[in-house]
Amino acid sequence: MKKVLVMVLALSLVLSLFAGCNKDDAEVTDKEVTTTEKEDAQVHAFIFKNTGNPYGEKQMEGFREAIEKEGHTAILKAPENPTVEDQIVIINELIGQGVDSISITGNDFDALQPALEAAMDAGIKVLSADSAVNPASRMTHINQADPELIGRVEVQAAVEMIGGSGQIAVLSATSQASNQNLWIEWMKTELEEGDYADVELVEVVYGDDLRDKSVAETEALLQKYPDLKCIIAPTTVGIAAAGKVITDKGLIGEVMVTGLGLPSEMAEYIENGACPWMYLWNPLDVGYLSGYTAMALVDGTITGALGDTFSAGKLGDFEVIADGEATQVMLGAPYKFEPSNIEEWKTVY
Ligand code: RAM
Repeated sequence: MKKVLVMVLALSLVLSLFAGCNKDDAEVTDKEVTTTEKEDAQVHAFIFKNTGNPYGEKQMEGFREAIEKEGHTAILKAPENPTVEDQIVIINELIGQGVDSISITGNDFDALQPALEAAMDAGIKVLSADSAVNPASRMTHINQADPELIGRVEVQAAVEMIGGSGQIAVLSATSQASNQNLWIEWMKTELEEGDYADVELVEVVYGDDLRDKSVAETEALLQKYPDLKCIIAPTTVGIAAAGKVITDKGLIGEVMVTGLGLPSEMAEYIENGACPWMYLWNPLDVGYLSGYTAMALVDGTITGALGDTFSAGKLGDFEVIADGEATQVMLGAPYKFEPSNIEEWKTVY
């Protein structure tokens, strides 16, 4: 049965290539459909926020590696723009195809619930990864690192870079992105709780994880706040855009950039001083862990309940832990990238 599904998927990809672009469909990208001869082959789908984001590409690459290592099939999808509506179109297609699991980097915490509940009602195992959906919409969540630590450490970095006083701003992804919103909440908590009387968070702006919009939002911030000292971008797309604008405008040393960035995209700005240092985790590992979690859910090794344990290939053993009333699987701690180590990481991810 699964073999037939795999063949249908492969055929539909071929047909869609011949059919060209149907404007009635959401702009959806089929990154890869692979086939396998394995008798009990499973089909696992991963949906990222949007296309054109190298971070998302790496996450999906890690997912595919895990799924294919176990002889199963990976379907990698993302809408062109980071919207809920386009992710719902993809979820409904995957329900129609009868996939075994859906891992999703959500474009909204609550709004995907009806579609993801329909998937679970159809027997599909559902988990979120990187950007969580609400507990009712998932069986568990793959968290890259502790959100409190991510939020607090970014503010601490910014404060240190500006010598303890001045204006800072946040350049985020979309206003509905649950991962960025949670990190920003922790940034605000850190600002309230810390000894930061001379630090002012002037504004949070949204570049929607689109390069051009992130550049435009950075430029607007610089124009609106001539005394701005630091931009914190908790998004790999945003931080790269901010690094470019600060470099192009000759503002290195005057306006600092920090946040969460891909070493491959940020090496240039770490080396030229626009971004003294930044943080991230390994996106390949987030995807790989999602793949093993999805397979454990389908195999019945876990149900996503607190205390469940499973093996995630080269990453070792994991336990399902609490996430408030819900559950999650935690990858690890964020890593600091700075001039002394950026060279060795820039070719990895
Ligand atoms: C962007 C995306 C992703 C986030 C990283 C840090 O690539 O918004 O969801 O985890 O930044």
